[in-house]
This record gives sequence, C-alpha cells and structure tokens, in this order.
Amino acid sequence: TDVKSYAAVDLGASSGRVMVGRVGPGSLELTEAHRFPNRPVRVPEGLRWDVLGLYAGVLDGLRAAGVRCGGRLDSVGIDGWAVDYGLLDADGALLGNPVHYRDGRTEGVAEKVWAAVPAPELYASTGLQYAPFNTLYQLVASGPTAQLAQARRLLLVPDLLAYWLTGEQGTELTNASTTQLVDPRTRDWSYDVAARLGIDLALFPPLRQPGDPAGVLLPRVLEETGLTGPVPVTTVGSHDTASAVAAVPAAGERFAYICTGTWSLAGLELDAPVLTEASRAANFTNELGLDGTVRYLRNIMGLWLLQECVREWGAPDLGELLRAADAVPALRSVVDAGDAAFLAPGGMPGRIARACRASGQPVPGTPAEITRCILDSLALAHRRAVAEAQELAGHPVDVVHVVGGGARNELLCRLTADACGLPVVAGPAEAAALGNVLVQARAQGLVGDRAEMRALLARTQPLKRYGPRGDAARWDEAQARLAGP
Ligand code: LFR
Repeated sequence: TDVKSYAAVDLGASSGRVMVGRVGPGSLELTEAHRFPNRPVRVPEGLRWDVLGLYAGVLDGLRAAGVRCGGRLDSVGIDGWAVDYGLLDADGALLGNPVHYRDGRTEGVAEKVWAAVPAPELYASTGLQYAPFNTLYQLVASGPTAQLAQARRLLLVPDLLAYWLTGEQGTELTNASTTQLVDPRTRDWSYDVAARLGIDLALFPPLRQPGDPAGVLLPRVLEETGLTGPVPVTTVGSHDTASAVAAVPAAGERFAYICTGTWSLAGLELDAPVLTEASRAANFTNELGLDGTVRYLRNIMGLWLLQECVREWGAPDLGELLRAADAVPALRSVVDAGDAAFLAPGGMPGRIARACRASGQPVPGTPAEITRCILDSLALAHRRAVAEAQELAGHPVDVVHVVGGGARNELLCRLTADACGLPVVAGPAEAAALGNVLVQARAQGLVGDRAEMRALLARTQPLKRYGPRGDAARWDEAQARLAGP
C-alpha cells in the first residue's frame, strides 16, 4: 500500500510513549500504542533515571505498535529529553544508571568551569544558555568519579536506546547541541572548549543527522517484540524539543513557539545563532534544529511546577483543579517561573508560597489558588520570552504556536494569548511524536521539506485558536512586581 507505518518512541521526564504514525500521500494519522511512567529514583548517591525500566517500556511499546500494523513497521525513531547520558565500559556495557538532570551534583560547578573558560567566551562558542544541568557541567562534576574513569563511550539517552535496539552507536546532532559542547556556527564539536575543560570528545560516537539511517532492529529485539524484520531505525531530531519544533504547524516564518510539557521552551526558529552579549545576559539558548535551523529559545520551568504540586496533593482530578483555578481572580500573585529555585523536586507548594511572600504578594493557600498562581506565572514568563526573543533576534512574529501537552490546557493557552497580546494556535499536543514520525517519513521520500511537513500538520491535526483579550497593562503591572523594589 502507499500508507506507511512508523513507530515514534518519545520519552518525556514523567512518561514515555510509543506512538504509531501512518503517513500516506497527503495523510497523517497518529495513535498511541503504549504509554508508561518514567519515575526517577532517589538512591543514596543521588537522583537517577531507571533506564532499564524505560527500555522495557520501549520494547512493550514496539510490540504493541506491531500488533496494530500486522507485525510490520516501516521504521522506528527515538526522541527524548536532553542533556542526560549513559556511560559504557570497554565491553559496551552500561556503567550505572544515568544521572537525572535535576540531581544536585552540579552545584557550584559552573564557577569552576567559568574559571577555565569565562562565561562570555563559553556563550560565544557554544551559544547555550546557562543551565546547571548542561552535559558540560555534568561531565566536569563527575570528572573525579571512578565511573567516568572507567567509561569508554558516552551515549545521550535516545542514542543509548537506539544502541540497545540496533547495536549501532551515534550522537544525534540536535541533542548533541544541548551538551554545550557543540558550536552552533559550524554545527560540529567545540573542540577548543572541550580541550580546555579536559572533556574527552572521543567518548562521543560520531555525529549523525536527523534523517540518517541508524541501523536495523537486532534479531533479538525482533524476537522480543514480535516484529517482522528488517525494521530500520531512522535518526530523528532526537531532542524531544527539536522534534516538537519540527511539528509546529506554522505557515511562513513570522511565528514564535512554546513547547509545553514538564518545561516550557519558548522562542523562535532562526537561520543563524544569536551570540550577542545581550542574548547571553537574557539567558537565551541556541540549540540546533532540523535542516540547518537554530532553536533560539528560553527554558521556563513549565508545568513541572504544577506536576510537583499535584504530586504533593495526592493527584486530585486535574480538570476540576483547572476549573477551580479559572474561577480564582487573575494575577493576584505571580512567581518567576524561570527561577532555578524551582528546579529540584519536592515541597513545591511551600516554595511557591515563600516566593510570593518574599515579593510582598498575597500568599496563595488553596490548591486552586496555587494552580492559578502557577498558570498566571507561566503565561507571564511566556510573554517575556516571546517579546525578548523577537527583540534580541530582530525577528518579529504575528502568532504564537503552543504545542506539546500544555496545548490541551485551555486556561494556560488563553492566559498565554492574553499575556503575549498575540493570537495563540494550540496543538498538536503530541508534537514531538509527530515531528519524529515526519522525519522518518521524509527520509523515505513521503513528504518534502519542512514547509510541506508543516502544511500537512496544519491540514490534518485539530488546532484551537485563542485571541488575545488586549489587557497588556495588567501583565506589565504583574511583571513589575517580580522586578523587585
Ligand atoms: C524538554 C527538555 C528540554 C531540556 C530539558 C532537559 O523535555 O528536553 O528541552 O532543556 O528537557 O533535558
């Protein structure tokens, strides 16, 4: 037939999923084959990912995907969260559980790094925002460990899973760009930065690009999943945000995007990085996207703030919580959703209350009030990021696309439209999986360039529009409260 079936493995910080994408001439359909929780585990040495559990979920998912497709898949692609990695020994065996990016081991490491490579120079050659969890800081933090001394290979998480599925190793470029060891101008390693920090780039297998072949499922994997071989694995934008941006259903170039999930990643798609001092001061990042593009964006704490509260409240019904939050008066208290104080897990309602008190605002008490505070604060942070990105890049926009899980959150989308003073187009919620599928389909000649991918998404995916209410002054006033006295 002329309809092909692709499996997209998409690993988020709180859950993983395997989706089946069916792509034909002019058609695109996505269904969920399997979803599994991703629960980090705290052991005495710190916070770790249960990567074997995730791999088991991937195998279950591929089996479920196969059942939907008569055992035949035209290709598999893998994307996931960024920066984290597994280390392999000389035999190719995994050394320990990958460290979670919210682990505290990088505390105080930045100062050491900047003593060797001053922060402005680091920005000029890597284009990456400061975030304590960038792979570069993680590697410097683990410099003295026995584990790193044993390591012969480093694989970013999606590349590690691809290795287990195929036996082949590579470093996918969009995700490599989040390590802070890649130069966004050359789209190759930042050899000088690595050398000055004593980071051995030979740990990384060679770079590969979205669209490149990444091997075929091993016989053992075919057996375990009941799939009929050969099943090729295709390199996709393996950074989930790169896949999500690829699936923004925009027409033209005058758009901003916000990829919402555990994080909100808010920014622009550009042809070249912005490496100015002003951009560094504003902590914008230049991550790499498909086809030579740059994802110029800011990390905002995102729905993590709410996920952590909900966990603490014993998982109340989310729909009801959001309805109650909608009824709470707007913008009574806001917090800085970019503040690293919210990075670590635990005690989130208390931390939000403290931040409100410290800035002299009413302290939200009920779950509905705290939820409202979080959503108002996220919308405010979205506003600031979208405005500053346009200014710093000299790239004006007419519309904001909200993709990812938060596209289903009507209150968040409405508040974001109001705050940005721009129309919001919400959807698709499964943008990362769709970007993953489309890059596989493109590698097999089923779709054309990025513009064609986006047009196909706009035609086939349900999208919702929100018009701004025109109450910009209220948001300016709320922003001023955060600026301090
Ligand atoms: C989103 C994301 C962000 C990255 C963060 C940590 O899922 O990939 O882009 O900054 O997770 O990896």
